[in-house]
Amino acid sequence: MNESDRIFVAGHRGLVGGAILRALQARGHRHLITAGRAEVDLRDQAATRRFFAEQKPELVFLAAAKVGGILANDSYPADFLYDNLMIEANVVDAAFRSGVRKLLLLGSSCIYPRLAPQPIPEEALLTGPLEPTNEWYAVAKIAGIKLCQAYRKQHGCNFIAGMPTNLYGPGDNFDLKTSHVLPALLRKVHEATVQGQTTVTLWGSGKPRREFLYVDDCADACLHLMRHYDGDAFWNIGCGQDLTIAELAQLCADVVGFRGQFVHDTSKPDGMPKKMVDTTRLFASGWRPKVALREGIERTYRWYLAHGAMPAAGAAQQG
Ligand code: GFB
Repeated sequence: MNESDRIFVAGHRGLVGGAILRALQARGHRHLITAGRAEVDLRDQAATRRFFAEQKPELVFLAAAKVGGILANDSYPADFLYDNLMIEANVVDAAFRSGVRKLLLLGSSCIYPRLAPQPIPEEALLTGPLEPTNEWYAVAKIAGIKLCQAYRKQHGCNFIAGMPTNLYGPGDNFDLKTSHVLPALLRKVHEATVQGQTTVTLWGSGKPRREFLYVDDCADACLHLMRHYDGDAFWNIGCGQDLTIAELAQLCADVVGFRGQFVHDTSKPDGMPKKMVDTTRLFASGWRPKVALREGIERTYRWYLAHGAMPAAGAAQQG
């Protein structure tokens, strides 16, 4: 990867795509190509082919995807399956046709079986039934991995795939119906604190275990893979530490300063009981995450306060 390469970041307005763009800019890459949905809808094959033929990217980070938390996945199965299949098929094929030198497709740790061994090795793919709340998204992401491998096998394309664990950070979605757990909990404890409430509701039992990677660390890992990895097998991207949702809630409460109690809404799903990826391959290649969970939550909370969090009482008069 050279500073003069023409690099397309697909999905630059999303959490991961935005972080990849920041990382490339910080490292001096000058020819960065981006496009919002109004300019090119990646679900549209003709528009996607035209875009690649005109822009002629040499490298592609495929971070465009329909994403969301456990409830969004469960509520919009058609969107999660159709949108993601179309985006992946159109971008991978257009990259092949236009002669892209290398492509990195971003997947998700939800590709693995619900009861996969922990931490989950890459070899666990397709060894058991998927978690029902996110099987639609998982099937689309598994198809994305297979597209990269198929275009490599049939056409010799250098298309690789990385499977990040649960991500969070600045630019995350804080909408309570569609977000992932970490931004949802930050928002809930923030609003409870501002409004003087003494309880916050957690979905599910609080017992599931999750691993959380700060999004700028994920972007750094993506650049590392783009620079150093050319293989057929996809690699997990994680930090190697997990905690329960109840522990995460307490950590968010500590960061925000919420002193109340958590109550559980067990009508909401738990999802996978445990989800931590095995990062042996990635770590053996010399990469390590830099941002510890508490520090990452503090940074994310500061971003949220600056981007639309409910103001503290009296804050409107202070400016
Ligand atoms: O982050 P999350 O939505 O997704 O939920 P998954 C993780 C856990 O947090 C679940 C619990 O056990 C939720 O029930 N939880 C507690 C909450 N309170 C809340 C809350 O207020 N909001 C949310 N969203 N969760 C997703 C997949 O699974 O992970 C996606 O559905 C994707 O496809 C993503 O793979 C990384 O970790 O369960």
